[in-house]
Amino acid sequence: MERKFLVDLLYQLLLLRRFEERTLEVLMQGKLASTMCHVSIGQEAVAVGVCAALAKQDYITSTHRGHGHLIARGGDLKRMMAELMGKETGYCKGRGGSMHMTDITIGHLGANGIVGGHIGIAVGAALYSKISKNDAVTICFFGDGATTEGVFHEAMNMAAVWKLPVVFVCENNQYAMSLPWNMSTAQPRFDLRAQAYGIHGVDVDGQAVLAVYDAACDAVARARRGDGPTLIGAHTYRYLGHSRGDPSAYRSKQEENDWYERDPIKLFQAELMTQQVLTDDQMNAIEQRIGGELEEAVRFAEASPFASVESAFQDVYA
Ligand SMILES: Cc1ncc(C[n+]2csc(CCOP(=O)(O)OP(=O)(O)O)c2C)c(N)n1
Repeated sequence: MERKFLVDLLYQLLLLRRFEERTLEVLMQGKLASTMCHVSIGQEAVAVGVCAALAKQDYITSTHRGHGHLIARGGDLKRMMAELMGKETGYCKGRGGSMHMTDITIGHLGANGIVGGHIGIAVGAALYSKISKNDAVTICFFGDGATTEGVFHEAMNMAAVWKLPVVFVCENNQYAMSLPWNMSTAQPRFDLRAQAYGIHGVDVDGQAVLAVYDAACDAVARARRGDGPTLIGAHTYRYLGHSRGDPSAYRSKQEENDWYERDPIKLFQAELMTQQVLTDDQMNAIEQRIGGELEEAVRFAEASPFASVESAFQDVYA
C-alpha cells in the first residue's frame, strides 16, 4: 500500500481520538450545549477503515455515537464543535447537538438518537440508488444493541430480498449501555447471522484498521456490482462509559486492560514504525497538525453566536 495512504489512515485515527478527547475537555468546562455526549474512543478503526473504502458518491448513516463516522467521512471540525456548543454555525444551527449531525454534501445522511432508527433510512437510500442507478453504496453503522431491535431484522430482510447496495456495519463494542452483548444475543458470529437473511457476512477485528478496510472494500465492491448487502461484525471496545457519568461498574478492570493492550491507534502506529513507514518526527508532526486543527475548531465555535430566540422554531419542521 502507498505510504501516503497508510499515514493518512493513522492521521484519521488520531484525529477521531483527539477530537473526542477535546470534546470531553470542553464538556468539563461547561461549554457544551448538552451533557449528552457519547464518544467512541477505542472504536476509531471501524469508522476510519470503513470510510476509507468509500467513493465520493457513497452514503453513510450514523448513530448516537457518531462523531467518528462524520469525521472519517470528511466532516468539518469547526461546524461539529460549533454544533456541540449549540452555536448557529453548527451543523444543525445548534438545534441538534451531538446525536443529530448531518452533512448531505459529503453523503452523510445523518446521525440518529433513536437506536436502530437509521437502519431503515439506510435501506431507503440504497433502494433509491438501485432505482436511480446512481452507483452509490450506503454504509449503515450501528451498535450491537441495535441488532436486537425489530427494525434491524426487517431492514436486513428487505435489503436482502431486493439485493440493495447497502453494507451493514455493526460496531460491536461489547455493551449496550450496561448490557453485555452475550446476554442479548445467542449467536455471536455475524457471518452466521447474515446467512439467516441470505446475505454475505463477515466478522472482523475492529481494532485492526487494515482488516476493517479490507472487509469494507470487499463488501462495497460486492454491493456496487449488484451482488447485494453484506453484514460486517466489527468487534471492538468502548474505552469510556456509555455516556458521561457512567463509571462502567458492570465490567472488570482486567477486561478493560486487555482491550487497552489492543488499542487500535497503538497497534497501527507500531505496525507503521516496524515497517519503517513512519518516523517519530512524522508522528510529532501529525499530532501538531491535529492540535492546530482542533484549536481552530474550538476558537471558531467559541466565537460563533447562539441562534436567536426568535429563530427557535425555524428548520425544526418541514
Ligand atoms: C429505540 C431506543 N431505545 C433505547 C434508547 C436508549 N439508548 C440509547 S443508546 C442505547 C444503547 C445502544 O447500544 P448499542 O446499539 O450497542 O450502541 P452503543 O451505545 O454501544 O454504541 C440505548 C438503549 C434509544 N435511544 N432508542
